[in-house]
Amino acid sequence: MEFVFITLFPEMIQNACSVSILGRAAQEGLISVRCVNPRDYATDRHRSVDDTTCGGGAGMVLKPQTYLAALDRARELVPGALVAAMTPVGEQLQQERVCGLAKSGRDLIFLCGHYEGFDERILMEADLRLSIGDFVLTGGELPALCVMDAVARFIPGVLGKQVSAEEDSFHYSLLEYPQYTRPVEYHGKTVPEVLLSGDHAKIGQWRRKEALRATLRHRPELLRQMQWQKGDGRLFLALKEEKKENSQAEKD
Ligand code: 4GS
Repeated sequence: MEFVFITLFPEMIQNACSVSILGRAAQEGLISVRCVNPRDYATDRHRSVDDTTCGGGAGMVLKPQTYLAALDRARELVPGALVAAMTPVGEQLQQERVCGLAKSGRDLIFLCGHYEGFDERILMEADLRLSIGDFVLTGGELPALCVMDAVARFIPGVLGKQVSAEEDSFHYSLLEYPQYTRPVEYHGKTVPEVLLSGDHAKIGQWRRKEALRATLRHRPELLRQMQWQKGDGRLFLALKEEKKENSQAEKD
């Protein structure tokens, strides 16, 4: 799958994609990452990419000419790619969308602003507007990298075992159960005994119960879309009992 970033700071992208899993994926040709810099398409003496905002007021706006010339170039590089503009005004990214983007098999072009907003006519050229959350960053590069990273995990061969991409948190709308490795005791805190028992049925039940507990505690709204499994009802009842016992113990 090919990714093209339209960015004034290509180093940010190239650095992030040169290490770890993405670095290896790029080296093995599983993904290709390229950048087009709108600055290269500026025609004035100062090579400016922004201008004052129409209607007055502080702040600058990214000019349409340079970004859209860069977009034309990007479309030449990856014909048929989906164009995603990174903006806090966009749809908030969820794993379902990530999965959809990966399954579509289409290459991706990311429009990344920096410091300031896009002229609306740049946004009109995008197929979708994506946000990674309700907060304001200095640029769209980090959000675009987040999208690419999340999508790339689904490309066969990028992760060690292909099952892992779909097994993670959110795929089934539950948070992950707690994990432990050795040592069995660390500064007085111990690994739950069941995990050392070798009883795989019991371990499976414990993990499911702890995933439900974590989700109930930290992200209860996710439970509305969870996929129920046999035995979940009993686990919920057990969690409820434990909660009752704990609050009773507090009162005592
Ligand atoms: C986000 C975000 C963002 C907004 C870019 C201000 C520079 C900045 N983009 N998800 N101008 N959150 N963009 O904060 O996508």
